[in-house]
Amino acid sequence: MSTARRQHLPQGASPATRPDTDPPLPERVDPLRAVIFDVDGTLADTERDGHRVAFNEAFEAAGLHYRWDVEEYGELLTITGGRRRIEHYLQSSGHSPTEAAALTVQLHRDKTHRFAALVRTGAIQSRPGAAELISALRTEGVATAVATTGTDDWVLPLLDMLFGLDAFDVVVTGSDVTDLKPHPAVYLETLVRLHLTPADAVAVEDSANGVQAAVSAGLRCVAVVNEYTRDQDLSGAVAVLDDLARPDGVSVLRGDPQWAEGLTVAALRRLVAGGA
Ligand code: XBP
Ligand code: MG
Repeated sequence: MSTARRQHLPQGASPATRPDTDPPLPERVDPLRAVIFDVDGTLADTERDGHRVAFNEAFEAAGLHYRWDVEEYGELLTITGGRRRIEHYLQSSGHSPTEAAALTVQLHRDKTHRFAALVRTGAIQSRPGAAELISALRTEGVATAVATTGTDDWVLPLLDMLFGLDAFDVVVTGSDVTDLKPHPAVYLETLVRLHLTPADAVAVEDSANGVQAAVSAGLRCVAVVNEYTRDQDLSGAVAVLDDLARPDGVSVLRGDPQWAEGLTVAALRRLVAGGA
């Protein structure tokens, strides 16, 4: 069960360092209190050469002839949650609901184990600019959180490998909620654990399901697309970019041209303050 790394305290307010005789801290004036990141496709390109490979290895290990090629997997990605994705596929491949349910548990457990092993080899890299943005946000006292559909057995090792788990105040995964994206549950739980309202934060997503989940939770959402999500309906996002950040700037596929600077603390702060 992924738990809050630590509840986010207002800037400088930490029980360990502030005797209660000090005057109360001035209320933070920073409108940007938190940024909530999706994982798959947003913080890291995990799907085509990661999850898809692990699913196929699990099929092979179970003696099943199924193999998801790049194109077919892109279509299956519209079903969030690896367990639900497998079960849907097995039933559409002729397995009875009972047989599909039993096979799914075995296959998804094995797939998760295989993907976590792949993560530990260092084969999965973060997207350009992700680590720098997270570090810059934390330096400015902005809380950072994760809200993902993925299973915590691989999410936590991946976040630790790429950023260090201390880079996040809160991590909520598909293991923590019943309803998966596009349901807003994972974002609502993240806001609860951050003790924040949707107006205080921005979500960063890559897919239609993810944008819909964030917007349904009342959050403003910026989309950073990838090869699987570029053509999806991301109309709920305030802007659609082709990457988080790049030295020469990013392409603004939709939204205020100011986003060409990429996802910077200043750009995200402008958004929450009612700007771009
Ligand atoms: C993407 C998903 C996940 C992954 C596979 O999650 O839908 O299901 O594809 O991971 P997000 P699991 O974009 O919300 O991070 O097999 O662990 O579900
Ligand atoms: Mg995603």
